[in-house]
Amino acid sequence: MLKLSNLIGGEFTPALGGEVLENINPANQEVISTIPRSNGPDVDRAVDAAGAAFKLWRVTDVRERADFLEAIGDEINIRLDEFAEAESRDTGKPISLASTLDIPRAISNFRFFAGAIRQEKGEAFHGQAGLNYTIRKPLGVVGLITPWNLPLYLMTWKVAPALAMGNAIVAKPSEMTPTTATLLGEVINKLSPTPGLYNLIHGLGNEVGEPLVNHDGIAAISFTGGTKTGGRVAACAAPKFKKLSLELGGKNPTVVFGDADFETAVDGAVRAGFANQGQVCLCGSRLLIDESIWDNFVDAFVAKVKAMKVGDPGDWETQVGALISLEHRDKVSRFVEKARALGGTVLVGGKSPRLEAPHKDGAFYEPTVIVGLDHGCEVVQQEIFGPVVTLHPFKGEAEALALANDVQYGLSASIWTRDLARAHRFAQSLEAGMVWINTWLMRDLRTPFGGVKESGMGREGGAYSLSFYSEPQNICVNV
Ligand code: TXE
Repeated sequence: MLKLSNLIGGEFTPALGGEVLENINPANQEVISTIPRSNGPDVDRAVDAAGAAFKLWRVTDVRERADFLEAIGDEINIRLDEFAEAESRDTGKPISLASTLDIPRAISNFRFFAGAIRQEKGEAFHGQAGLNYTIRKPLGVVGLITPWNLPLYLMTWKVAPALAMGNAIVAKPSEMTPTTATLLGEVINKLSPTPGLYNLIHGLGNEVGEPLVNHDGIAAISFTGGTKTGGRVAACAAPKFKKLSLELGGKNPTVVFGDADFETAVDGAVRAGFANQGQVCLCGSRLLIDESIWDNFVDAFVAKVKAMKVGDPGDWETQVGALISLEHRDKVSRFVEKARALGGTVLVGGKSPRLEAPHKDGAFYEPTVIVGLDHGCEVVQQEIFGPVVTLHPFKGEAEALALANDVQYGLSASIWTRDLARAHRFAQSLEAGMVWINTWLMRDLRTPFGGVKESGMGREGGAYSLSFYSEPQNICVNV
């Protein structure tokens, strides 16, 4: 069986304690590999190795860093199929999604930040008190903690700008999806001018993630994951004044007005609801529909959801693969049972599909649509992070806005209407970090990514990422 290793100072190595954890394919419950069950002393070694690499990397010039990032992107591109298959096996997501979204986006992340630092401008101020110029300096060793839903996509979203600004890294991927972060280690090892720029420690959140957050040698933490875990990370980082970026959960509204382009809105709402089995923090899990089109829209939406192909993630026709684990599938199922108990009606889905071996016991759940729930109930308020969308009618813009904002989260939203004045007005009144009008998950990598309320703190993307992974220093000359 495949045995994955930590990566410390350019060497692949087991955990000091010698223990391992199993990495399970959620679609068929087979053990794919083992990973090191690391803890504090492994983190210490990784931080030391990163510290040594940082001394060399911080003084490199921008051209060298940009060329390095480009080369990483090119090498992943050469190995795209291998990366995509690994991502699909670890997560249970359809191979079509891993091949066309996850891995291409990881490649773009490296290419984008290579371009961004080549084009970056400095700041200068004069005319008031001397001549001031501001430079951006790297932070040092940064800790990157990522979840299981978009493993390489989210890891590279942090790795690329961190390296671009001259930092060294200790990365901690989710214990449930360790493979592509390890393959990335192979790529970086092959190309790196300095061993130890990207160190990788596998293991559990409390045994690896927390020592990493607490480590005095770590200057900043970028975390993507659940809101509860984010709170814990923030509490650990605060007394040490570490720079912190938190990308947390969402319970995002998809708001469809009566004048929307009907077919486009139905397609968009389905994609927003069920992409990656609903396991994207940006998913539109609350679908708010103008009462003037309610009947037709609900029928068309349900018909499209019913037609989605659920099953073998390795089949290119599959649209809905497995959820991340049986435990998570059961959590999703409990939310649906709760919805039934609260008087909700399941219009489609609401159970695990019957599949043939080897997927018979996989963590599958049918895409599920529920109506009739009170907007204040826990099923509508809490992040389910699975293929479950609840439908809610509204009458008029004011009611739509009140419903859209009526959750603790504020990550994203999509609005579907032909009335552009209303679209802009409504967008600006939403409590959300990102709003899409007549589209969903359309990404320009220069734009700020992040949320308000309990969806997180700080922004990443383009100049926001470069700013997060560096510290400005102003130099004032008496002229
Ligand atoms: O995430 P966790 P989980 C949401 C979603 C999901 C829930 C729990 O609702 O059902 O979170 O998922 C590491 N200190 N999202 O349990 O625990 C952990 O090992 C430091 C939304 O998988 O937040 C992993 O690498 N690190 C989300 C990472 O944190 C710790 C994506 C995320 O794990 C830690 C995933 C600790 N004390 C889940 N405990 C999104 N917004 O995209 C755990 N970790």
